[in-house]
Amino acid sequence: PRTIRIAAAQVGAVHRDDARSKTLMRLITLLHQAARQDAQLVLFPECTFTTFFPRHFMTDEATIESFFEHGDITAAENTRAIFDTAKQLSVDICIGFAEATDDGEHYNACIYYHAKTASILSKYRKIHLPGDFEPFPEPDAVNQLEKRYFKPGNLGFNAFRVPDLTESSEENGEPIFGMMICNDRRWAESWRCLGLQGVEVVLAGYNTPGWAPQMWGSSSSQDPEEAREEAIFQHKLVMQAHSYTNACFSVSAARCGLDDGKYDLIGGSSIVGPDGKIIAEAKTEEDEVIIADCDLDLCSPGKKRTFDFARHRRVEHYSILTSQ
Ligand code: CDT
Repeated sequence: PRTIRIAAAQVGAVHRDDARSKTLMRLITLLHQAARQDAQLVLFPECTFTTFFPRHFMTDEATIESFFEHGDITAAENTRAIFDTAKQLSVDICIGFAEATDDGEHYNACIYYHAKTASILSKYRKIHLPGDFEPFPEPDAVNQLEKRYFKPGNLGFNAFRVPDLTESSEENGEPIFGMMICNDRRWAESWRCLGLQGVEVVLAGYNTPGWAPQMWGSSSSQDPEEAREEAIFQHKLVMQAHSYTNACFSVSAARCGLDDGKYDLIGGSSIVGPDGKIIAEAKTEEDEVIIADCDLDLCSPGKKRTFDFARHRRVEHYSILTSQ
């Protein structure tokens, strides 16, 4: 069988001044909860270890660096405990973090950590960075200054195989995973790059504001409640539609809740099947584990019929996608 039990660990409010050790303990608690339900893999959100700091305009370098992880994330003091716990529980994790490289670059990254070998199987750096470099002039605006703090990812969209999750035979092989981060999920291009590599499970952590009138398109409501509903709807829309058109499962994990009592982030962590239907969904906007058994063979009909890319795509008409 090619069934994997996958969990998404939704993480509720994380305030700017929350001690990192406290946040880390919450993540470890979620990992234990998932492991008790026999999850084999747990997805954590984007920038999991701190509040979603790109909403803040900061110029002091030391303050900015305090939100980034430096050196080997699996060994660093602020983060290693989650990896040690994953290893101890034999549960793989995919987790997002703000990455500062040894040569001084900054990325919005995530890694797939393989518990059995205690190693990083794959790393992804967010390619579609939303928002702006400069803050909005309105003092109350919700900013998203990712272009200020991160460089666009330079690793591409690489699908990768994960050993030990299924009793794979040579015929069907080890499951094929892909990772993206938050805004990437809104772009058909991200999904198709993974889809063309035969991806069977897409993992996507996110931080999505429920209210960001300066950022959302002009169609969005000026009523906060309606705008929030729309943000949740559009999150589900892209996860469901792109899972269907790439015949894959997808797992999404939110950082959500009311950070600092005023910055609203939507919940809606979900697991979607290759038919585009939601099979598990968070009920709260707090720390919560959702879980589903994903039979990867359910990807085959879509990949062999409606979305058999080799038979049906007409690449001679797609050059505009990469020429502009
Ligand atoms: N973190 C992240 O990428 N958030 C964006 C907000 C976009 S604001 C219009 C998202 O796509 O959810």
